[in-house]
Amino acid sequence: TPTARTMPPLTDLHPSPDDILGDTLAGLSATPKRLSSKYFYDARGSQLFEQITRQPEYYLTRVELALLASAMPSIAEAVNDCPHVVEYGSGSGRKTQLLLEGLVDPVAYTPIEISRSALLASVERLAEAFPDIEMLPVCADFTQAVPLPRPERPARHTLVFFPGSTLGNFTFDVAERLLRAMHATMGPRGQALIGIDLVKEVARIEAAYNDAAGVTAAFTLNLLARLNRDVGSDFDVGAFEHLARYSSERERIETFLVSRRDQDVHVDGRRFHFEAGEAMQVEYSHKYTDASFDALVGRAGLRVTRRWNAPGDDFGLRLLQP
Ligand code: AVI
Repeated sequence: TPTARTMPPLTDLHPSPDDILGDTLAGLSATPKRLSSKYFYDARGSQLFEQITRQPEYYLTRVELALLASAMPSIAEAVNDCPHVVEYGSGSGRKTQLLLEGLVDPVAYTPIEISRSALLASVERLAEAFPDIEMLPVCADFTQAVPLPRPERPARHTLVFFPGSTLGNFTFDVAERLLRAMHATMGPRGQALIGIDLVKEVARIEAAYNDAAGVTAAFTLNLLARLNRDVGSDFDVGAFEHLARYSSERERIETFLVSRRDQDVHVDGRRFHFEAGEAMQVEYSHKYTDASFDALVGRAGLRVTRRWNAPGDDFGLRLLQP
């Protein structure tokens, strides 16, 4: 039928919906207060992130794309032939295209994503560009092990693709759990290609999270507007400001929303007080060294088998295997 051809079959593992109200109440009750960066990505937040990737200071996306393009022949050699490519998150367009074009005979492509709409939009685009690759999207939470759909033409092994240094948005404990789940998803003969931002000069890292046009500040503050809409809170968005600074000790950007004055915020009939200058933690972006990344993947039973670095060691791609 025409629908079957244009609409790839969706495997829906019914991921449990986020408890955005419960998470917000818990975060505001904690000391210091915190909110989760996973709630940045409503429609407006995703649009603002897209805009961040085009800011001159935000080197990550540009550098990773260039690295992927230049290292692709060598990556294709290191990845086993006829893979089932599994991407964490919905296909980010250019990067997915470069990978699928460059690999040797990829059999199937499975994006794993919690948002059904993002998932379908990405595979529809890719299905047109790659008619010979079977599109097998899975709606699931990739922080858990995901049973993969079987391609019609058997794949020899699985390659998990997790670009963008998104792993860096998780604390080491959670990242370790995620890598264990990834290990289970890809199986004993699988491989994973992961993009990571690397430790470098502090000024360049901090500039990337404090762009002059203020797009990152708008992105961070949008979290409060999103919560006002989705949990009925009454944050005065103009009464907070974006603060992103690098901790050399922890090798990560730590992003906060700082209260500009003494104020109360109400959520679900509860009142939360902010002191003037009080900082609420909203995001981490970890930067890695070879030592810190090798140790992290090692704790998940994986090892780095190949490394590709951008010029000046600005960003890295790592191939992992059990
Ligand atoms: C998606 N993630 C890898 C971005 C980062 O660099 O941590 C999110 C972001 N936050 C502020 N700017 C970009």
